[in-house]
Amino acid sequence: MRAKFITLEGIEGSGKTTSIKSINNLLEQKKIRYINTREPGASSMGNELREILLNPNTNISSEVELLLMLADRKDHVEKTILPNLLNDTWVISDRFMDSSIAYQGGGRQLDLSMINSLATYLNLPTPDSTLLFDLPVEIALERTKKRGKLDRFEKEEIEFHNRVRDAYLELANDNPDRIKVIDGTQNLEQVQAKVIENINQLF
Ligand code: T5A
Repeated sequence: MRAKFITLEGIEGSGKTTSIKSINNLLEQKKIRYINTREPGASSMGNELREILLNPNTNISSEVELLLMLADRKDHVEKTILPNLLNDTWVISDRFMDSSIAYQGGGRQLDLSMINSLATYLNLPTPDSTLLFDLPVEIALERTKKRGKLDRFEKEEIEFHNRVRDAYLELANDNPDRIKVIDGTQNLEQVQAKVIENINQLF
């Protein structure tokens, strides 16, 4: 079986990172090679971009923000995603292109056709499967607040996060075969059971 490219998406505190362990356990049971990766910040350059992008003191336009996310992504695809897939290793990425559509398109209200044209120009791979963790913004932000210091995106007003959530749900509606919505309000065990059910469908 060809190695799969799986992405996890959702608003802040939606439970993406928590679910990676369950996917890893399943792949290990099945003796499948995998790597976990993330955006922004998969490479050393990506980490520097991540510092800039998440720092609440960074003052950049929405266009510059988009271009930095895309620079990070292209480097991620070239150095990590494609080499691993070609080497028969599954790639589990915490965020990918859908994040730019949801955050820079939905949240920042940049023109979607411009974002999609840039993505097409960069010739990015399409994930085999995307899990979208969905829950009301208020619940998700409550979880992130418990962690303490908020980053540049977490500090955005509630309307921004609601636009991001709506853009994600629209993406899921437009791509029902690829994007599976997981109800993030459920308890951890229920969420993880849904994650496993969805990943199992890839075999
Ligand atoms: N961004 C990124 C863009 O704007 N455009 C882009 O193109 C890209 C790629 C990245 C930021 O960059 C933006 C989006 C982001 O704002 P990040 O630090 O990587 O920043 O942020 P997130 O990916 O949002 O990571 P988070 O850790 O905030 O969210 P997760 O991973 O979804 O949430 P998780 O799993 O860490 O859970 C949060 C807390 O909730 C608890 C967990 O234990 C944890 O404490 N929790 C639950 N509690 C109760 N019930 C459940 N079901 C729970 N699931 C998790």
